[in-house]
Amino acid sequence: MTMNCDEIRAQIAEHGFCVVPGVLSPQELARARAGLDRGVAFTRELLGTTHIATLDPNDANIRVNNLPAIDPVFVELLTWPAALEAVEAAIGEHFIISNFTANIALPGSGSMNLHSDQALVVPPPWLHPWAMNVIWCLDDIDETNGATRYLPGSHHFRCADELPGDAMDRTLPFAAPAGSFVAMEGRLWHTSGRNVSTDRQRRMMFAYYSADFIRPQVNWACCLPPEVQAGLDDVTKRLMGITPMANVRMGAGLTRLQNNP
Ligand SMILES: O=C(O)CCC(=O)C(=O)O
Repeated sequence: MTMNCDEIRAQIAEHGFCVVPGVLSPQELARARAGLDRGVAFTRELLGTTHIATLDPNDANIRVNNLPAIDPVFVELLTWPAALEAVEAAIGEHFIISNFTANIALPGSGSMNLHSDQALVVPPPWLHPWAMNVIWCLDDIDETNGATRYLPGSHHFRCADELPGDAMDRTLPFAAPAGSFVAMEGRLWHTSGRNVSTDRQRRMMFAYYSADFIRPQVNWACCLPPEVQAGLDDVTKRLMGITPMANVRMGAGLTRLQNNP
């Protein structure tokens, strides 16, 4: 990794996010892009649309859900050592994988509602970073092509009442090169930017992790086909909550329980 965990932890504590550049090689980036192309085609065929009207103002945003069901490259990204190290640096060692989705902003796409991801999974007060997104950037991202926008300092808000009335106007865009990830802690308020370019798509994928006492956004046992589940290693199964033990850490007596359900 191009940055060490102390640097990542310090930047997240100060700013609520950290850009980690140079994570994916050109070959790895190409695999991830090809996997996402498959995801778009799969979603279009399955649902007949890639637009989620409750999230985005128009169909220039392409949403792809359930990425690890679509291509093994997404399981690799979810368990990428640098990503897991960044998550641990921000929220501690006991975390799970909550979700993994993509949002492709095509030219003409608009902003969604400002929100924090922690607010979606746990009620206030938000006292600690209990969730984190590792946002994989498959394109160079900047203000013009709709980079995610964040509200500076909002990772210190304990409840939504602390949001200023002009919050949206105060947001700033991330900037990151293709092949990097942005580690964004769950309390940082943010939104998708408007893609005002004429010809630059913005492919970003959101690997969402949370403290293990928070219910994940999706139930992987239902979302992942049996053959995908069978191919996962034990660490990934545990991170996805598809081992017999759910919200229990290993200790005396549990092996017996596991063997005699
Ligand atoms: O696409 C983006 O820039 C942000 C997406 C987001 O925050 C979300 O889908 O919850």
